[in-house]
Amino acid sequence: VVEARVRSMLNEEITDDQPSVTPRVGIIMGSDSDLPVMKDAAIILDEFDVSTEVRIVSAHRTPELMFSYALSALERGIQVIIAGAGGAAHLPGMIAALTPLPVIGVPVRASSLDGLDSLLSIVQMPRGVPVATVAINNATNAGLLAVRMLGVGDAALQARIVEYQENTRDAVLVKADKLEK
Ligand code: RP5
Repeated sequence: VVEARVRSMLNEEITDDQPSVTPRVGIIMGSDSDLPVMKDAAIILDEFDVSTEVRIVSAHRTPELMFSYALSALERGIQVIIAGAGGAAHLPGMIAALTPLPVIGVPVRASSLDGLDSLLSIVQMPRGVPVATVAINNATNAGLLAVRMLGVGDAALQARIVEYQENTRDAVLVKADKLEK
């Protein structure tokens, strides 16, 4: 159900270039096969009421689209870009090379190398071109990191992050309490 919702978001973005709310976070991925992982970023950002757009942008198969996406993101009002890719995962690094916006990379486990190929392709950026890389397949953390970045200049959003942290802590304490009994 959740995946269907994200897929419909994706289709809306492809067919409608004039979303009613300006997206603050761009969620892009190299292939629609990344969607089962990358949907988690959209879901957590939705929980924080952060507007997003979801797009397929491939560094290798649609290089012109990758350039135009990265070069237009800032002026379109995007504040953070989350980029997921698998295998020879060049998308996050290339996007970071083309925009001054913060880029968060999600290594997608997509090949026979168990995601290590994706992780190393994304994390081993040269000095001067940073990509904040999260764990393999952990698009939720990419979304949460984007919320934290936005929270620096948005007190209301930051307060919700604190609340999220408190809830996370309480959930662990409840489980620990149950174990003790
Ligand atoms: C990468 O190649 C994509 O990000 C995806 O993770 C991987 C495989 O893509 P498909 O062959 O499934 O389209 O560019």
